[in-house]
Amino acid sequence: MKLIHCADIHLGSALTSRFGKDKAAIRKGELRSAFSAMVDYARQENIGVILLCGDVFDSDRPSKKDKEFFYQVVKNNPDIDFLYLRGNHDQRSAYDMELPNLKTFDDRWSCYRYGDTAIWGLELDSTNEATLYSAFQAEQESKNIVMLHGQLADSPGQGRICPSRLREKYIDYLALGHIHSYSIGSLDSRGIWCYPGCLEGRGYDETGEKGFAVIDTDHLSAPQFVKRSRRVIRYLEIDLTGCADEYQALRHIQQELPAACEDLLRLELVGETAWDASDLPGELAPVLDGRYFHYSVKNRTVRAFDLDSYTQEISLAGEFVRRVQALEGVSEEERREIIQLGLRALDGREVE
Ligand SMILES: [Mn+2]
Repeated sequence: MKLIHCADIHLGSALTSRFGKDKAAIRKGELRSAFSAMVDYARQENIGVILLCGDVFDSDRPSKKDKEFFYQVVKNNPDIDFLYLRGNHDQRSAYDMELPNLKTFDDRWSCYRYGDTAIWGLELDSTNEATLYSAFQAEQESKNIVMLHGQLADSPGQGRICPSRLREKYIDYLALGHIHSYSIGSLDSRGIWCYPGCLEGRGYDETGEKGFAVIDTDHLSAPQFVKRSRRVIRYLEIDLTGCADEYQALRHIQQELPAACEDLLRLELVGETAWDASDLPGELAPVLDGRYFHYSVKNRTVRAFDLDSYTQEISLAGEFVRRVQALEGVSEEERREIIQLGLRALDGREVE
């Protein structure tokens, strides 16, 4: 039997702060269509069970549009079971309609069985985070899939899942949600854990290919990552060290840029320049505008500097450099980093 494992769809994410109103509306629609496209995939591949491992909605009070859309998809696909375990974003009131193929969970372990496969799930909260491990009892003979939403971590805490305490419990596949990138690892000699990631990247911290996992109960240790996002948020770092002036830098950047496409681009400019690179993002606008669905430029270049000239300078920068030079217990590398950050700040530029 094959199943789809997905999570973190975040239907109804505002997205306006990042993309502006018009493009945010497009992306919101694309979040919905990513969900229905995944269900189309399930139908085409005769997959009868979809695991939704939390954060299907971005908030406890999803908009009517998103909620209705979700229910319409579930209702119109009666041959697919949707096992919906809520995450930290959709904890309360995410669903209020009962449908025969919408299977839900609560704060205690529940189990849905399909032949020899048992699918377990529990929604984490402060009352069960300490006891959930000892309360979990699966049968050795079953194929055991466990759904949880949270962060894998060795130490306990809110929203955390301790993998070491789930070992030797006959778990074959730990279906997780919460981390927005596909990742996979071993749980013990029998089982693995997997985060499928989100269906679409929503912001510039969600770069790379997105999609969902397809698992086959005959090979639970080998899920398949199906990349299906409408758009990819690409990350590109360009080092401008060695570009003698702004003109050379602009040419270098243009050579490195991906061809025009419908994706999103996060461009980070790095390296040391002997010239003032603070105008670069503005200079790039004519090149980048309209080339991608959306883009963001982060200028992390640093100005090459000659320490000796600063130490002689009678200015705030000079005084700052002299003080850092006088610091004790700081390595040469750290000293240089402190000075660069300080000079950036004095220059009125962005400091991370
Ligand atoms: Mn989450």
